Amino acid sequence: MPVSSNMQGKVVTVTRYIMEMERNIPDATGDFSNLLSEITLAGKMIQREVSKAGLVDVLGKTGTVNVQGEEVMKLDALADRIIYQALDHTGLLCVMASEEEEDVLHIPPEYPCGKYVLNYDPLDGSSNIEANVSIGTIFSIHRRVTPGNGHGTEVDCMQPGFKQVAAGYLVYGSSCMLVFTTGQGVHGFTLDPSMGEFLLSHEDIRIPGSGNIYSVNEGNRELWSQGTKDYVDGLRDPGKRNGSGPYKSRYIGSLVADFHRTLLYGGIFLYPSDTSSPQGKLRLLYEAAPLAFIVEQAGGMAVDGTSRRIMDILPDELHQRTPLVIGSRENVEDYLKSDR
Ligand code: AHM
Ligand code: MG
Repeated sequence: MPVSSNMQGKVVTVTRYIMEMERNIPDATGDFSNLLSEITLAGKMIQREVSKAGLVDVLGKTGTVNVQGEEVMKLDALADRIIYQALDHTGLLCVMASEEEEDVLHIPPEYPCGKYVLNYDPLDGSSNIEANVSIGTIFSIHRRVTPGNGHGTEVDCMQPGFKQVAAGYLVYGSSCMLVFTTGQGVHGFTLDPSMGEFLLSHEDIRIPGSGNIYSVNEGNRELWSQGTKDYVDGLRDPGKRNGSGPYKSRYIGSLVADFHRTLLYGGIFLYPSDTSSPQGKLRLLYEAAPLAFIVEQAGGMAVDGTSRRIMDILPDELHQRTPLVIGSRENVEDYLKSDR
């Protein structure tokens, strides 16, 4: 039962929601609530920087190239630092991994280590920053698997999606939203800037069983397999959807924003493999796996272009990529039925 069913008519902050949720878990220590609270604080700080991006000199490139070979924007670097510094001293984490850093991020020696692990993409969709298009932060939390209570290692970060204990994202858009799951449904909170609090706005989000929107970078079409071309061409057929017209095409180029729309409106998002990127573009540990956990909790599906669940992939590299097909159950099943 949703936590807030006994909170009718009350304003529910994310902190209160998390505390109520944890009360349902026997032997909970409060560590997990604290971890999520610290992540929301980091999200608020990033939102503050993003919202003044046009006002201060934070736009532009730092001149360095990250481990993916992409130019690092100043805001990416800032968001990366904000998250690390919001969490490094809490005693809740034993290790972190970020899209922006080649190696895992250790907890500074002066601080204690904890039992959780955080993988994150600090500012996803950063190529959109200068055009004022929505961008986001994605995070994935696991329990540590290495023994002891010292520093964690890459082994702790490289766990399969089905082992996640929580996952979520923040979208910095027309409003700032936090959406997360701890395996008890998917819940959305909107930042009230006047209070500086995330308030429950979307409880128990369910993705529509099917949708009429597809989302894919069609600029890559000539690089796709014939099957993917045929599938996407089929969506444009006016006779589709029992003759009610072709699917709508929407592609922002910010995964968080494209995913958030897919979650709320239904449909399908694809970043398939192609001849120049056989593993696709998106990263498993801090992009695909957390969104897969969320979509499954909301009643949808996420696969790697074959029938393999994203959640089942055993990672073998920290920054490994995976093709991603994610969205409403019926749409993903149609994709899998097509002759790819
Ligand atoms: P980023 O993490 O460096 O911002 O890259 C990931 C982004 C996703 O947000 C988005 O879905 C994808 O790259 C867009 O790629 P493309 O420009 O190839 O369509
Ligand atoms: Mg990203």
